Formats: sequence, C-alpha cells, structure tokens
Amino acid sequence: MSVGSNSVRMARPAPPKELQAYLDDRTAAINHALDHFLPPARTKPATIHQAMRYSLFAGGKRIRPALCLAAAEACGGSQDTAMPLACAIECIHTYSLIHDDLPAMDDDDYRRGKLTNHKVFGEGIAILAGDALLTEAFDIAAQSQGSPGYSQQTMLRELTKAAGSSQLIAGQVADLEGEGKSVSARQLKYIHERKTSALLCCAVRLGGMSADCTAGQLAALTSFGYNVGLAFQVIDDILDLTQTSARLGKTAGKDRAAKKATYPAIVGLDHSRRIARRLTNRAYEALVGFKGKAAALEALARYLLERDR
Ligand code: GRG
Repeated sequence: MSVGSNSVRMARPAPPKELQAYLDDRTAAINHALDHFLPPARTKPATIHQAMRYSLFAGGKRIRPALCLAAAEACGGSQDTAMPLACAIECIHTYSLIHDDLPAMDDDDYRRGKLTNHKVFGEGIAILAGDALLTEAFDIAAQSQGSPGYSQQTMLRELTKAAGSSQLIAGQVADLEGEGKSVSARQLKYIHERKTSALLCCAVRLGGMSADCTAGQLAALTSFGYNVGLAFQVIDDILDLTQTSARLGKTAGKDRAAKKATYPAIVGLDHSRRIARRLTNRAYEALVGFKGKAAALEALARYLLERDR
C-alpha cells in the first residue's frame, strides 16, 4: 500500500492529553531550533540544503530529542541548555534513516509518510544529505556549553561513540550481515543494542550531562535509556508486522520479506510484547530515585511501549 500523499491516514489512539500537549510543545521547540541551526534551504548549493531539510522536517516523531530534553528536566536543567544536543541527536538519527533507506541498504520508497530522500533527490544527493546532516550534527553539538561536571569535549565524545563504528554503525553492519541467515536471540540483542538503543541512551545521557547530573543520576539515565532503547526496537519489529504502511509512514512487512531477524520472528508476537513490557518496566525502575521529577521520561517510555506507529 502506498503511504504517499494520496493515501488515507487511519485514526490512531492518541497519547493521553497531557503527554500529547507536552510532545506538541517540545516538538515545536525542537523544530524551531533545528530550523535555526540548519543552513537555510536557499543557501548554495541549494539542492543539498533542500535535501537535508526535506528529511529533517518530514514529520518524524522527535522521540530522541524529546527524551534528551526530558532527561535534562529530570536533573533540574533547562531546555535551552540541552537543545543543541537534542538537535544534534535528531540530525544523526535522520542521517541514519536516509542512508538506511538507500537501495544499497534497505531500499525503501517511503519514510515518515513521504517519498524517501533518494526517490526525490537521487541516490548521490541522498548520500550527501546524510553525510551533511551527520557533519552538521557535530557543529550543532559544539554550540552546547558543557556543564561544570561534563566538558563540551566529554559530550562530543559521547556523541561520536554512539554514532560510530562500535555502536550505531556496528549495529547496521551486523543487521546487514545477518540478512537471510539464522540469527540467535543473543545476536539480535547485540544488533538492537547498537542500531537503536545506543542513540536513545546517548540522548538521555546528554540531557542529564547538560544539566550537570550526579554520577548516580547518570547511571540511572543510562539504565533507563538502554532499556527504553531495546524496548523501542522490539516494538518497531512488532509494528512492522502488525501495522499498515499508511499508519507507519513507511513500507510495512519489510522485515519478513527480507527474512530479517526480529524478535517476533524468533520468539513470536506475544512473547515479543512481554519482552517489550519487561524492558519498559526496567526503565521505570531506573527512574525511582528522581522522585517524580522524571514524570515526563516515564510518560514517554509508556507512550513508546503503547505506540502504534
Ligand atoms: C553509514 C551507510 C551508513 C549507514 C548508516 C546506522 C544506519 C545507517 C542505520 C541505522 C538506522 C536504523 C534504521 C535504526 C533503527 C532505529 C529505528 C527503529 C528508527 C526509527 O525511529 P523512529 O520510529 O523514526 O523514531 P521517526 O521517523 O519517527 O524519527
């Protein structure tokens, strides 16, 4: 089914009103900041800046930057201080999606409910748009201030580690190499930890660091981010199997068609749902010490577990 502009979007259960208002508010602030940080679309060469902005403003859920801001809030920090780091994470995430959709990778025609970058701008420009977003991410992160306990250098290294060849890229390599092969649950966890959890975890850690969090808070945020990140990918695999392309804004059912290793393929749908719930419960447990200041993080974790796109 097409997910293009002619497709009909189905109604979906909305997050609770308060969380929806919170997400709308944060999304507006994140979009405003991204618009400020990115070169204007008319900046020469205009094609590349249009291509970068096309995917960045295509309607992503903004989960990672929202988590970064919520983590800063949980540690008593400000949205403004965390914002460059939140935006840098979203640029890295968007680059990874553009490249993931390329014919040499997952070969997808739709993303975020729109044609993929290479379908609109061609493969060469899509590769460059991903490269440029990755590079821009570090320029944006370098505009963060650092906090008394965490230097700007420490935070930049946090970002490079999460996006680099032992985390995000390592996950993608293992994913590519596992296609069509029998992959164990242990190997699958290795892929999920790197391909998905590393960047989500980095988002909450950077939010905490921007707020000069204590060592105990950083450990709690790490456990929260790690578990939410794993749960996120299990849910993503379930949605690929159970939702329509129109609902997801990308082609559904691709994992099965590509014989990709997923939790539903290895342990079944029901068990996968139980695993996602268990991981989310572990994420909640990590927040106990924040004594209510992490209400937004907790609500986001619940939303991610219950989401349908
Ligand atoms: C270096 C050539 C090269 C490629 C890098 C690292 C990489 C490619 C791809 C990994 C990207 C990937 C698909 C990770 C899985 C994480 C995931 C489920 C992403 C979808 O996240 P959502 O649902 O997306 O938050 P939106 O569109 O809402 O932001």
